Amino acid sequence: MKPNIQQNPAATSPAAGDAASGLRLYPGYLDRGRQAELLVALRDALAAAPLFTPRMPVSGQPFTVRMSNCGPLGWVSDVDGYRYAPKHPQTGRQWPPIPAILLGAWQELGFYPHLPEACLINFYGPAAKMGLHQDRDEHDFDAPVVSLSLGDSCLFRIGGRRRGDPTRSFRLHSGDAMVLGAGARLAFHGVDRILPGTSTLLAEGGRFNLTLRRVTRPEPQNVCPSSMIENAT
Ligand SMILES: O=C(O)CCC(=O)C(=O)O
Ligand SMILES: [Mn+2]
Repeated sequence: MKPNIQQNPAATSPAAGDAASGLRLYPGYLDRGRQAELLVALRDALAAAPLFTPRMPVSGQPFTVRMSNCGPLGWVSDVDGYRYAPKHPQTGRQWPPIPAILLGAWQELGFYPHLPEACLINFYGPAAKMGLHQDRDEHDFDAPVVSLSLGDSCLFRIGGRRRGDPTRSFRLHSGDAMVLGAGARLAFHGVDRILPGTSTLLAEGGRFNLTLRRVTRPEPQNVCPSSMIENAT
């Protein structure tokens, strides 16, 4: 597929700074047919690993976003903290495999020679949001974060590497792909709000976000040839 590439889409202000230089946005990366295909794979994954409500470390306060995962590792959060775990916290079963369409997106957009190990599945109902945070529970920040959106649009916010850095926001729509790499890999980011009724893809409304990540640091000699990724898709 020929990706629809737009560099630094919202870099309208110098406040974007260096941290945003690794932000890449691919509006409409998946057309409607591919979105529907991914949704089928996602529903299969969720049948095996149902959405659960994560909780804040220490306080145990519930997130407004519901989550699940696919891949060898999944990101979980509860009173004991944030971490990657090989099993679903409620079913005790391993996470299902990452769908081929997502492995293809990682290969095409990630420019990183190792497989992703985790795909976090976020589901946002109409009132859900995600506060500003960094993705920093991974061991290898050379690996990008590749994320895809399905369903209702959202207002996405991104700043710099320090919490107090200036931020800017833009909309992410169904089928858009985004990469946080290089200077943007540790940028603070979050989701201010969902824009209900902006997509007809999900019968139930709301938004899925699929976030692919490498978690462990690969062995230096263990470069994964692209043919291996192709065979996995
Ligand atoms: O929903 C999104 O677009 C962002 C999700 C996110 O930042 C995360 O899961 O860490
Ligand atoms: Mn994040």
